[in-house]
Amino acid sequence: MPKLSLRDLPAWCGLAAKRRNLPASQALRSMFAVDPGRGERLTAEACGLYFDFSKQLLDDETLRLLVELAEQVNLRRRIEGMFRGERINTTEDRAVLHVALRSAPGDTFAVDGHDVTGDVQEVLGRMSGFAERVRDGRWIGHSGQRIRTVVNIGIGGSDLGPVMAYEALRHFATDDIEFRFVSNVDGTDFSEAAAGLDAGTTLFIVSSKTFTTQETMTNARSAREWLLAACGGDTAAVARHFVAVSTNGKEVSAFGIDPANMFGFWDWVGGRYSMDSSIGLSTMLAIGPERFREMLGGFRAMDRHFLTASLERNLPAIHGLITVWNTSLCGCETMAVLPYEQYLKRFPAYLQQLSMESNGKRVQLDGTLVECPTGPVVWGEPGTNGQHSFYQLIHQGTHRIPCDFLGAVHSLNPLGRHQAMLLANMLAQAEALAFGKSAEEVAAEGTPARLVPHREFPGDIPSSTILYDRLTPAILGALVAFYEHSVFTQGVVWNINSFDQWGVELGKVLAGKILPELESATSPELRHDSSTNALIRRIRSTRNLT
Ligand code: G6Q
Repeated sequence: MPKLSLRDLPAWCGLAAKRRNLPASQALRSMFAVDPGRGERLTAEACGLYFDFSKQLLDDETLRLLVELAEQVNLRRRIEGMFRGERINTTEDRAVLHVALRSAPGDTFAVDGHDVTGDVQEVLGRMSGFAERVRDGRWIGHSGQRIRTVVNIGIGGSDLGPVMAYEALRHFATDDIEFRFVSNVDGTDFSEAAAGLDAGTTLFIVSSKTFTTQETMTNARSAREWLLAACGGDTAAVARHFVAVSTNGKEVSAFGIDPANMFGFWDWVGGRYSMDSSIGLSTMLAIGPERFREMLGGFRAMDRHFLTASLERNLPAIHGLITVWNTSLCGCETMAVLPYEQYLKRFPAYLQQLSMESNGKRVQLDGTLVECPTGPVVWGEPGTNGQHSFYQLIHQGTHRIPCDFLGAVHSLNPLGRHQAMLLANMLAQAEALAFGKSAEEVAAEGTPARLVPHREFPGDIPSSTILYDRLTPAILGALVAFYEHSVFTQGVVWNINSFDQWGVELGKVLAGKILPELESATSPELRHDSSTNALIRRIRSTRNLT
């Protein structure tokens, strides 16, 4: 039987018709005008998140068709498959079980018949013991002093999650320890992070699933040399100032890190889905084991909601389906994530990897080309700062950019009128984007005719608003899981593998070839294109190499 194409699915055809029939302008104005209940009805709530998607360019029928689409691509069965530990990462033949990382005692998550929840709890227990000892000063450095600075060395999934979570939960972090993060192989990153540090009170966490990543291992070796230079070359210091988070025990020992100070995880955890595994050790050191478990509780609540709620009321599923609607049917190539929450300043960068590395794919599971645009470009900055820079393009430019607004009802740092002003700005932006300001309205204000086109706002820029009470560890967990499962939902509709990342390989291989060409003492034979050859020659000659 020939494979059924996405475009042949009845729900897809219905959605394409809905798209064709969308009014060319003022669609949201008329949708709200004819339907006073819309702003309350097109919302969903779970796990402390209130999700308002009423300012999206869709109506109840679109929503019904999106849910039907989810049914026709068997979303429910695919969700269950992930939770059952099926090897849904087919190109790497791996299970995808980050949901097991936040399992509660008594849950069962099996990989190849082995229940992994005990392993998860065992590592969590070891992390907790270690974190307590560092936080209360029982863990001492080589010269007998307690730890005052923790430096996480990692990149990609072994950096973005830890940095984002540290920034997000800073309010709950201990003041006794400073946290720094090193990721870039640019020596500036390590040098600036190490500047002013006392080696005797510094602890490095080398976070690398594989323990072979070039950038991380180069930074880790520089850190090791920096430490040894400060303590007279005594290699015994390494065990007191380095711990590892990895799945590669052999390489960890070879580096000189005591295996007792290695915190493991498993090949069924993808890098960008690992911030709640031992990759989150820096997070736990910052906020303590109890708060870390609260964060896991938030993740778990959203996992259960995703697994059990009907698709009509399912927050991540709805968000994922709306993203498909915007990206694949309405032609929106990017989406902005705009947290009105300073603590979430690294959240857009985190989501960028989560979404773009997962769904930036052009072939389906069977290797054939996808049938429609897939993963959108994700970007963003915290409000209100963005309002004074790039929002202009969202309001009046030529791209239609769906936006996610995120905000807390209560600030963790109440200060005069700040929070009300922040929220007023968030709500105002969503309102302005949706409804704009027509030429007639602009003219009616007495605007000179020649300025009217410049001051008109077209509106119909879709947005969702995600509101929560306060940014607690549990809310952060729920928020991250919400986006993880939205990304999963999108991948299921597009029939792609959201869990591999072959696209990062080619550049790595080529860099491996170019490095010796840049460093060799004698003039290398260059066989690249003329541009790459000329750049290599220029760098070599500027560095006084022949
Ligand atoms: C994430 C990717 C990637 C990975 C980094 C670091 O999903 O796999 O970003 O996290 O390449 O890898 P290591 O943890 O193995 O150093």
